[in-house]
Amino acid sequence: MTQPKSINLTRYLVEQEREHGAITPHLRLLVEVVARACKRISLAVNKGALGDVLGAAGSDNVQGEAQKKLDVIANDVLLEANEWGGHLAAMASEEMDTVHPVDSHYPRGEYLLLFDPLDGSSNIDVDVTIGTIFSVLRIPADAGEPEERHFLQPGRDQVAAGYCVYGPQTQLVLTVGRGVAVFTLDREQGSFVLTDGDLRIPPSTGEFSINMSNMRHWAQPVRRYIDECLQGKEGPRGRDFNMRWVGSMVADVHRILMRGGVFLYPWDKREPGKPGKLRLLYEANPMSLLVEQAGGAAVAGAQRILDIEPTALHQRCSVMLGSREEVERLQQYHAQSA
Ligand code: AHM
Ligand code: MG
Repeated sequence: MTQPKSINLTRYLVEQEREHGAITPHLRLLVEVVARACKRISLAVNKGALGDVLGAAGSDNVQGEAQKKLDVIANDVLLEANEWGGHLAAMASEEMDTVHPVDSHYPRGEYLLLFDPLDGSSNIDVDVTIGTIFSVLRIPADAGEPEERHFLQPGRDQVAAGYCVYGPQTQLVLTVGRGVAVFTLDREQGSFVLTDGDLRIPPSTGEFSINMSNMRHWAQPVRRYIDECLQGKEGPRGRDFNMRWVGSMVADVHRILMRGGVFLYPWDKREPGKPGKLRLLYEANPMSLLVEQAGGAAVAGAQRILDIEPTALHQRCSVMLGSREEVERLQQYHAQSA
């Protein structure tokens, strides 16, 4: 058998379905439709000021955050693309107050799709990397009309998760529960081409990612961890650490998947009643599944993120993920202070 020069997303998914039984035809369709929507979003992002896509939309989302035009455009593209294929029962998004059941004109599928249509909104207008994050769940068999409670499943039950990063290259990073694959958008062919079939995060790292301006608000275990990193060679870690913070979770997690590192957006005292800034169902969970599938770890403190039982659609979560040894150290510091 001759080896293909390149494997595109369709072929990768067909092989996952046929050879490994990892996915169903409807899940294959779902991932392909999401990828197609991401190509459209990528085009809109690339147009920038020439496409009248920058700036504020003049509205707020359910979490009280001002929406950018591209937040709204990306949300509409994902909704429209996924409405009619028959693969979905309902969708939910950072940009929508409540769940969006598929119109009853169309056949209803067995999957639920959640997304952050454009993560890193504050970076849109300054031409810094942003992305789309998505998570796929199965609707319970006897669910009937899809409701919010059907989405409240722990992250370990996700059947697929991924993101598309709009940076110097547009890349799709995907897991269907058998490792992590990376596809790069070939704009001439218009297709996502497999560029890494088995992404692994190095278990140790010398790089951390956190918004240091919040230092005075952190809990003691996070302070201890970062303090020790900052002491470098002379401190208890006996090595120097580097720091990076893009301010787009997709971009920061992408770097960590590619070369190792640890990403933290922990709970802090600014809003003590909330468990963190990032959202569990469409940010923390899909990123945690990808990171675990690549051999890393993801915790909310002492607890594994994928084991959190959600109670609300837009629930927030403390996030620490990346290279396994560093995340285990953070988990241990949290367990010791509990
Ligand atoms: P968004 O989904 O509204 O863009 O918000 C989430 C983003 C993450 O991508 C990023 O890690 C974080 O917010 C940055 O927050 P901060 O500006 O507090 O550093
Ligand atoms: Mg986001």
